[in-house]
Amino acid sequence: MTAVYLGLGSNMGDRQGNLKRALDLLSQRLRTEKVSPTYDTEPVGNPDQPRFLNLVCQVATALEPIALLTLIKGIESKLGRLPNTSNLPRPIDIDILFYGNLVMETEKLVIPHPRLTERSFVLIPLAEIAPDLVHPVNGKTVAELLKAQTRLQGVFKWENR
Ligand code: PH2
Ligand code: MG
Ligand code: MG
Repeated sequence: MTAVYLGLGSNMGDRQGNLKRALDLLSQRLRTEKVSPTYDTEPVGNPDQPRFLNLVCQVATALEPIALLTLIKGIESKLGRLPNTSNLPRPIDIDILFYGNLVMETEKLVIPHPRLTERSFVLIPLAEIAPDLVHPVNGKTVAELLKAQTRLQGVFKWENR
């Protein structure tokens, strides 16, 4: 079994419901070990879209990375995500952040996630469940990566009321 960290985000429809359904579907096929609190976050990249809810989770799986990616794509499409909507609002996005200590770079999949070091909406929740996790490329812990962030990009703990 490999410890894998996933980043989940939703900015369309019932954001909290989408995150919950995605976690439920993941739990049917993987062992979910930790789930971070949920954060309400400012959209990064394309600012002309609704705010996101983001969380990260730690799962254990025997699935190889590409098999895991296939599972994730299946869950995204089950929750109504259309293909090729990277910078557009979507009900759910599930990204592989870390897959154990694996470093891989293929056309389909890059691990660790290439943009995680610059994203507060990933690092803030990740630091809550795995502050001492070491990035296999730059050797820094998640807590160190978060501390090195110069701009904190509008990330607020989300209270469901
Ligand atoms: N995902 C993106 C691009 N921008 N911004 C926030 N706040 N949260 C996201 O999950 C997110 C984003 C691409 O997947
Ligand atoms: Mg993403
Ligand atoms: Mg994605």
